[in-house]
Amino acid sequence: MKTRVTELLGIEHPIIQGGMAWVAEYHLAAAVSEAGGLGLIGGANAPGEVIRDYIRKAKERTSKPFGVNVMLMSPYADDVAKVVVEEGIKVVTTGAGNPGKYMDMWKAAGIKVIPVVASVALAKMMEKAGADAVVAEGTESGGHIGEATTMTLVPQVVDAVNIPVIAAGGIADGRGIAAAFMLGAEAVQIGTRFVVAKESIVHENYKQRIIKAKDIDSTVTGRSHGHPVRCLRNQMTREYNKLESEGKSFEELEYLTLGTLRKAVQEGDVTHGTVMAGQIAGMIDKEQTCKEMIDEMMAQAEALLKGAR
Ligand code: TUI
Repeated sequence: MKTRVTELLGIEHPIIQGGMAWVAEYHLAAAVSEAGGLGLIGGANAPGEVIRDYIRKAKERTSKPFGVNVMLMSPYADDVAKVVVEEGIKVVTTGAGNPGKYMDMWKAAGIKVIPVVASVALAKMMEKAGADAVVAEGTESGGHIGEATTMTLVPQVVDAVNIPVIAAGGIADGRGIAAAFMLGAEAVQIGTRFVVAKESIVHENYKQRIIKAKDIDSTVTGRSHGHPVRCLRNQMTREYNKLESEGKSFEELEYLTLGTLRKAVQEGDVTHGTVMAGQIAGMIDKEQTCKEMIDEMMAQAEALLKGAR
């Protein structure tokens, strides 16, 4: 399936991997790129030198293009923004903020810049600032989210900008990809399904929580403080939501959750840790290689879209 996004990025399939904090390291990024999608290393809250090392390790594993996601709330965002230029990275996605201040530096280095947005306003601003495409990310997504759903956000962003739009949030099979294309998207970003990939270094307990999740197991913490984060319900989210409803400050709650994503991803503490995942977790039922996932999703999407034309 050729689209403006596959052409822009030089990839075979219109699938990019979410730049998930702690999850999207070099094994996963290289595996997604090797399978014909665009793999991404998640900058998360990591220092620039850690990301430099990940980039070099990914380059040893694939000669295909891969990108880096710069998480803009990170204290190291300035650092990571420079490292991607120094390491000759060709594609950058950004999350959790406005990447405007890095745009000139990245464009001058020939980097394709793809901000992740959760609103039409930011999509338009990013197009004006020189973005090459945008990811329109619906509230079904895991992690830090906006308010609009994928079904409502994607067509509105498609109507508002001329650059290609990549749909994200709630997509984990060929039906979701076909639906996103019907809404006008030219590629999709997939996160949660890749968390359970064989090449993903996430703790087995985390993978099993996603594989066993039901449709209603998703919840959002931090809404009242303007920092909504979607994850799977557990003891941590119950405590967080209780304290949030009692009016505890954002700072106190941040203290409670500090480091809890790492605790779940690396140590497998899915009781006290934060198990970030999208609402589509309920549909994900097995571990597969990235190639198996991508081939299966593309075959299903292509068959559906052929019938729809
Ligand atoms: O960034 C994401 N998803 C993320 S980042 C992350 S790391 C984290 N961990 C704990 C707490 C908070 C973050 C986990 N998941 N997705 C992209 C995304 N960006 N979703 C929503 C937005 C967004 C929201 C507001 C982008 C811009 C924005 O405002 C921009 C402005 O005008 O400043």
